Amino acid sequence: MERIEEVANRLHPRTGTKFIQYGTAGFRTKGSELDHVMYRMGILAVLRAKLKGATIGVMITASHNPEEDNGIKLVDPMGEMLESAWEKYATELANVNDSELMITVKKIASKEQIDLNSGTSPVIFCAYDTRPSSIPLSEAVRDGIEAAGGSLCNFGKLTTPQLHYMVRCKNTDNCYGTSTEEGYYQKLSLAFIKLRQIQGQTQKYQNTVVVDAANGIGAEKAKFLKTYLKDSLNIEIHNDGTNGRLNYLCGADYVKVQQKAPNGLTLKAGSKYASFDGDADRIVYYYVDNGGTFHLLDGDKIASLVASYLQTLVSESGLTVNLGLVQTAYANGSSTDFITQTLQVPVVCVPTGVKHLHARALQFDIGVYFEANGHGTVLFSDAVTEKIRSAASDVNLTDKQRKSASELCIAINLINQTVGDAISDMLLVEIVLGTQDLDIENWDKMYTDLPNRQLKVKVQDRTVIETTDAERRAVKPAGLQENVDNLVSKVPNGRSFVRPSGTEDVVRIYAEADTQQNADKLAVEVALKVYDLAGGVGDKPHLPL
Ligand code: 16G
Ligand code: ZN
Repeated sequence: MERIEEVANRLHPRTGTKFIQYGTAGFRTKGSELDHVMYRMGILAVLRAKLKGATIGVMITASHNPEEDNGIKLVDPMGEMLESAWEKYATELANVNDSELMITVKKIASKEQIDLNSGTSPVIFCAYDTRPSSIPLSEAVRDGIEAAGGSLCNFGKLTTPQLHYMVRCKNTDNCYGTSTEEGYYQKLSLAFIKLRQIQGQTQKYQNTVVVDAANGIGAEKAKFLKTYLKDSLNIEIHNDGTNGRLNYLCGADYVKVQQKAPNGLTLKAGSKYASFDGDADRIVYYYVDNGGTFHLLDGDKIASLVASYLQTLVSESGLTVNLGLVQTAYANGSSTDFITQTLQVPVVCVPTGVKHLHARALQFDIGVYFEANGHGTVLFSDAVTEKIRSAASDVNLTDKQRKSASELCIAINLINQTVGDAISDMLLVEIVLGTQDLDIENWDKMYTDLPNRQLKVKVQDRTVIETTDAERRAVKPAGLQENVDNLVSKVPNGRSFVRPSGTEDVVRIYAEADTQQNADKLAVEVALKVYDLAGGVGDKPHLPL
């Protein structure tokens, strides 16, 4: 501990004065501005590990951001995101002067009653994505961990969800799985192959998926996975980083926002495509029809597919289970109608950001959560997991009931319950499509998305926008919401909301309507109101887009 300031001064000084905040997905900015932040997060991870008496994770990634950016997030003992109360410690520690480092560490320790001299040397799991800045930044994390008396277990390159998985395995004595990369592939592939074996004959379903890996870490990891899956799934990997820049004109975020195919893929009718993001915690699917029109199947469609599968298995097994689904305001209105009315699964809406969805999903026995952008997973409570396990071997149940319960048991092992995982989600989607014998066009027909548009407006200060009701209504600046309501009321099936971004210095606008033209028009009109009432800067929003 006494070395903290000395090492900071010598190797990882805070050179600028720029304020940085631990936001929805940790710290994220230019890689060149993060050295001191990394060092300090190494220290904070040790404090957190001492408090919890557990292994803590540190993931170095900037997800779907450009290659020159980087970022860091801490992973809590069960593989969840860092508890919100600690985000403010992270922000405070990242921004103090070097001379105040030790006093800030002591302040956090005293508030949380952490014994800095306990003599224990907690283990911190660290991994990073493929960015050139990741390795040097991981060395700064290592120095922070060691200066604070912890020891580093460096996994090198992993996807974000793989690191979350490792942390959970470690802290559950490997009950959740083995905390190695091989353990991860073994667990997922075993479950996948078993589910494939019990699936009936298929006619429409095809077991090939073409993957755009965003030139990121998902490419390398999906290649490893392939060797475990044998011929149960044929994964064709493109944008694998050998010939393109990370996230540049490709990846899940690009495809979702642009609503078009990534560079590096030529779409053919009859094939099924998926895009990961740079750290492989998001996935979206898509295809082109015979007429050449592009169709996107985003997080909402994945959530609907997964919920329908789980709902069927639960009801076939005769169990009473509280199954629910969590979305954000970005969920397409058609998906919410389909899930609540057709599937009869309750839906709740929470603010943007994985931690909000995850926390709410924990309140269900089985909680499915997905953001429209393709980040999501399913959580099973311990009690329901136990109930399903015992149903699978309950002689008082019918064969059919037992069979459905054991299928659910295997599905639980296919799902990465720590956080959204593009690889695990892809395997789950492929199992559901196989089980229901669907091709991608038929899956797409579950419901028809309302046309929608997302825009962003640069403003002087995005915090002038304040929202309520899971970000669906703006309470500040005065008059903005009334204007939005008025514009929405003029458009059939209109819906729109505005919110300050948690990751970029902009205000985001979402609009949906009966036609693309109306959705575009509504989005631009709302964006103009934001521009006028919230201090817009630069070009005014305008049509055509
Ligand atoms: C981050 C969040 C994601 C959210 C997005 C919103 C995590 C791991 N990621 O990427 O869930 O959808 O931010 O970005 O929490 P925005 O606030 O800029 O719209
Ligand atoms: Zn990501």
